[in-house]
Amino acid sequence: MNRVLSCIQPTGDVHLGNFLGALRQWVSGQQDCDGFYGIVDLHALTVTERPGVIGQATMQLAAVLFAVGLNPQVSTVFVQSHVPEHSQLAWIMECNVSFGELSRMTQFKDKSAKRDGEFISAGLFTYPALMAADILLYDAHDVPVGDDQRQHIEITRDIAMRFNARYGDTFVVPNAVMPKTGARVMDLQDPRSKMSKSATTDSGLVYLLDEPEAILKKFKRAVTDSETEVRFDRENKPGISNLLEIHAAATGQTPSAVAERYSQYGPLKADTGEAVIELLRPIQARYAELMSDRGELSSLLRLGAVKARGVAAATLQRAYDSVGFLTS
Ligand code: ATP
Ligand code: LTN
Repeated sequence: MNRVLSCIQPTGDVHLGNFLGALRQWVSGQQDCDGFYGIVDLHALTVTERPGVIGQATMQLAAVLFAVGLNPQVSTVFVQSHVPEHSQLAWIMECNVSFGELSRMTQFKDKSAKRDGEFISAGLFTYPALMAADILLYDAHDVPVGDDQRQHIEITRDIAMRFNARYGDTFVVPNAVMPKTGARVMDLQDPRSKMSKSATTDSGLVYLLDEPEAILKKFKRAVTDSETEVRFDRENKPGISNLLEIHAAATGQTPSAVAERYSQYGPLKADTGEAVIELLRPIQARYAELMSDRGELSSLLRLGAVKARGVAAATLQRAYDSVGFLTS
């Protein structure tokens, strides 16, 4: 069966971009693959300095993952720091990626620029090596992610191919998989930037757990343009195109088909808000239920870690053998 792996960081609250770009694909594909889904808390440490924050965020994110529909009987949901092989393989990855390659990563450039004057950890720079370890440990063929992760998957492929060429065939070279609609959800207030947990203001982000009234308000205030025509054109009409794409992703249509039904911006904004509210309603109800039993959530994560370690330990050993470390 096709092995699938993807991960999400416990940094800030999950938003519509995370859901439409990544989580929804994880859920819809889970029956037809052997899926591993990680909450990557070690990655969150690259930008989190306060103690205690990551653990709390990890628990909430686990509840979100099960609330959106990941089924613990079918999929393996685990926490990265519970599987020490991630850190172990990351070192080997660091030794198989160059300073130049890491310097070209746009996520590092963006995130370090945003932290101007603040502490910029070496971990933020070597992040792609840990991410490559996350993926290669599971022999994943497919990695369902949003469009912003394209470059990270590309560097993972390069590292895998380089390692295989140097030390012999060891790793599966993975492919990025992206949804037809919703691969790049934009900020409602700044439709030329992606909706991101690390945005400076909240008003352009729709959180999965936002109240219906808040969601509607955010859509009604979405930035559009000074024209009046409803048309899907990402380049020239980013605000309207983002609304059309969100509407389409929420209702299973294409953006152009949605565009044909509207001649005014107001109704498009309101209906998109309503469609998102309906999409999120059952998720919000399940989230509340799951968070009321944290013991159960912890035990599901323990189970996930055991399954993940089984696979990860075998791959790490294979990599050690390929390198030819002296056996202990
Ligand atoms: P940050 O801004 O802190 O990097 P993030 O919002 O990008 O956070 P991640 O945990 O890094 O969230 O990403 C989890 C998944 O969500 C990834 O697969 C990523 O590609 C996807 N994703 C994130 N933002 C969007 C977006 N705006 N549209 C579509 N997919 C997205
Ligand atoms: N870099 C990703 C999160 C991430 C990931 C992964 C995604 C870490 N490890 C492995 C897919 C596979 C992000 O910032 N969204």
